[in-house]
Amino acid sequence: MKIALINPSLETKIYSPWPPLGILYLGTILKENGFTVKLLDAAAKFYGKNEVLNWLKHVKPDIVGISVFTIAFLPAINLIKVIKNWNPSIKIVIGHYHPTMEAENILRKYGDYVDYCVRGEGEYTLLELCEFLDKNDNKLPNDIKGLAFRDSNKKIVLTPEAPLIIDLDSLPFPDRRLLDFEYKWNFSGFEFSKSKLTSLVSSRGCPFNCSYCACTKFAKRRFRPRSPENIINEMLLIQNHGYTQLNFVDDNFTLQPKRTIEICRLMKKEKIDINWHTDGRVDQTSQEMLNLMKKAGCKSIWFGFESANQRILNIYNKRTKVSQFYEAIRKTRKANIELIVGLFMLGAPTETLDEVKRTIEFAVKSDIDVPFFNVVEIFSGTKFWDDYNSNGNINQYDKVKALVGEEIYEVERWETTTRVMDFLLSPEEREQMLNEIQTAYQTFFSFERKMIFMWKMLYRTVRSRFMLNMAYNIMRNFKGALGAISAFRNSKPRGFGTYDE
Ligand code: B12
Ligand code: SF4
Repeated sequence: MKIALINPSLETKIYSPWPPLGILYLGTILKENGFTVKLLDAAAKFYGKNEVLNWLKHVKPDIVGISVFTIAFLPAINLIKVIKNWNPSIKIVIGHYHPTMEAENILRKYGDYVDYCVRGEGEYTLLELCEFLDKNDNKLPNDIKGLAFRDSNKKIVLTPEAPLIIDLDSLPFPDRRLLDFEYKWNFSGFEFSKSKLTSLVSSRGCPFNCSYCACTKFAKRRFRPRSPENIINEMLLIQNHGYTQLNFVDDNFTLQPKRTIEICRLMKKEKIDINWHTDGRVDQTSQEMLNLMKKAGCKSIWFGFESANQRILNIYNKRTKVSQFYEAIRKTRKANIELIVGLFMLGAPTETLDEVKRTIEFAVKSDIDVPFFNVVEIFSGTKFWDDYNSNGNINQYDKVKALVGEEIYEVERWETTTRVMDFLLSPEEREQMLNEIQTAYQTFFSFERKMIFMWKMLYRTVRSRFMLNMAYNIMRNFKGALGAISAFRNSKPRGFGTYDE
């Protein structure tokens, strides 16, 4: 039996490809159990639905599995329709966050196209389903946990939830050779580094309960670490395969400083020579941990600051303090970690224009290198989504417009994401807010800031091989780099979901 696994294209022009670890884990476990598997990262290759179909015609699979997080849902549905029209006997299985949260809605509306939704982590549920389909023609997989499908009367069946995978060390390492794509550190098509990039997940889950985050529901706030030895063995393998750049994509990599310290110690002991990057929380910044992270090859930390207003942080239930921001930056600088990236969210529930300005001002004045500003959106699986649906501000079945590629679709609200400002602000207030937000990057890269930034960058660059390497790539293709930087500077933080006319 042949299974094709696809990371679908988001049909956006600006996209920096990252290795899709989810389908890599699934492909590896299926392969180890005797199935023939083919993987396609259509997002990285910018493949539209017709190119994916051509690939499938060549692969000729019996089952197609598609990874669908919320903003990929509508492009994925378009793709699935094309596949089913071509060959209705192919079984379509979808998994990831959106099918986990919205299985019933998906099967109600698209049950003629989607055969199975996998809810939660996919490794064992997908394996059992493939084994079942291999042996049975007309039976229903009622005994497989974590599934949703329709029976012969089109009645939707949800099997009991599958348990979380606790012993992550028992999973095989994802076989990255299943994907024929070389990932690099890239923005808008420009490669800031030529070295081979991959990602690794050293733990799953996070005990926090931020109102905008869907991980809390997906992973049930249960932090499940892999053992440091197991992580190091995977890193050694990665190193043997020629990777020199790595993103840790944990929900919360630095949650347990002792664990992080131990991982870093082992990296040093095993002489792992990989540049790596991770997200961070400002309240998890022990100096000892940061120093060791630097020594072990950490080149950038992406801090989730979100907002410079305590009131807004409380609304997010972030459990951090604005005063911790300065400490986190200071300690990271002291540890000499090269790049500090600031992640911000603008347009929170009840957030005022002044509060938005204050966050942008914090970004400008702080000693971070690069900011990413996002407009706050809510989607199913988050506390915000549940709250605003239950208090009547929105209804998951509202008809909304969504942009997919170049086309506008009318869909139900649960099929996409919704900007908070679209339902909490009046059109005039929203206009004002968007005007402020849309110039956030220009404000950050203002002339005055640019001067300070250039000096600091120059100083840091000459002291770091990693930064020199990046500078070398920029010099080699100066025009390309300028284009990417200018696209970045001029980009407007926006939502992905509902279309704003
Ligand atoms: C790396 C990452 C990215 C990367 C690359 C995304 C990618 N395609 O891989 C980048 C930086 C591009 C990214 C961007 C965004 N991301 Co992101 N990202 C992640 C992150 C940190 C890791 C993903 C990962 O590799 N996980 C490890 C693997 C093993 O787990 P997994 O992917 O969940 O896969 C498992 C299951 O989901 C399931 N499964 C997955 N696919 C399939 C397919 C089938 C057929 C089956 C059966 C099962 C299945 O089985 C897998 C194994 O157990 C996750 C958080 C997290 N830790 O998961 C957020 C996450 C996926 N991102 C999220 C979001 C919101 C975004 C953004 C929209 C944020 C924003 N506003 O800008 C953007 C999208 C922008 C864009 N244009 O892409 C949300 C998605 C929530 C949702 N409901 O969709 C997450 C979950 C973060 C969160 N906690 O809220 N992201
Ligand atoms: S946003 Fe980060 S800290 Fe908050 S619950 Fe999600 S993963 Fe945890």
